[in-house]
Amino acid sequence: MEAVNFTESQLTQKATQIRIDTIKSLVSAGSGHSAGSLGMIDVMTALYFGDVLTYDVSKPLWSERDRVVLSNGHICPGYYAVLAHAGYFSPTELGELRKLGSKLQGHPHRESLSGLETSSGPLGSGLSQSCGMAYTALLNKSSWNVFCLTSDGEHQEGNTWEAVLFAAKYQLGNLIQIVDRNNIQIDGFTEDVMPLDSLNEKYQSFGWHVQDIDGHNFEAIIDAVNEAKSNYQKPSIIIAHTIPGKGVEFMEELPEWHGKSPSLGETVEALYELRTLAGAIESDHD
Ligand SMILES: Cc1ncc(C[n+]2csc(CCOP(=O)(O)OP(=O)(O)O)c2C)c(N)n1
Ligand SMILES: [Mg+2]
Repeated sequence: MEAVNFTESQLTQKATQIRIDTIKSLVSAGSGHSAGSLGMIDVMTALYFGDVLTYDVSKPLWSERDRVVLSNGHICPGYYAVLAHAGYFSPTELGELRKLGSKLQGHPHRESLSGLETSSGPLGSGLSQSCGMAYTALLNKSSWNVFCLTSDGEHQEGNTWEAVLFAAKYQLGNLIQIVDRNNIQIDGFTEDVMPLDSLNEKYQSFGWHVQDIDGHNFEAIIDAVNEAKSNYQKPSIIIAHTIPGKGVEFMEELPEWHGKSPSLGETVEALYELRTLAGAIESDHD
């Protein structure tokens, strides 16, 4: 496809519009996962609009596309909004989130929506699925990459670590995992529920190429992906330190927003904050 290469300020503006649409879809659904969705929107915006991902919305099954696996499927409200802005469907359809029969299921359903590579929701399986895809690409000498988005909560599950071993053994240099290191999960803070300590040290000892980044800094995200792409010998992990609920102050850093949608009053407050930011970015361009 023609390269989508936004400037940093355009990426910020795009991510803000995507956050606005995510909030609107969550309130219309009346349920859903707000914190992780908002937290990973900068990473996902950088992937789709920062000229790092190879994709063509007019050919969603194009054999040379990069594969994106959303392992932590519950953050799909944010991902759906990114896919809509990328052109897979119209943003006006985002109001169908979680409606009966909708293609925007509460957890992603691959056969309902083009742009999705896998169905997800049961946590801890996406990295294994991504290993299978990446290994297939290596065997076929294909040049596409697999981008696997995971969460820190998923690193408390054994299946994730089986995949970590597999990827190192088979030198899956075409596998790029981006983990949402937001320090929260369904029942509280990760370090209280089941400490993960340093994912960086763990992954290094498992033979992966590891980078820690600020998951809200577009330059850092894009540089990290490009570095991961140029590393052919090892699987890569980018540990994206994010703020759950990013962009909506009353949601930020609070585990209680893991699986909750905003009320009408909270939506007004959230949209005011995001639209103020969008307006400020707009006037920067004038
Ligand atoms: C195998 C499995 N066990 C439990 C759940 C229920 N569950 C949904 S989200 C979640 C929390 C996972 O932590 P994380 O992905 O870090 O959450 P976030 O950062 O998005 O709040 C849990 C336990 C699930 N979806 N799948
Ligand atoms: Mg988390």
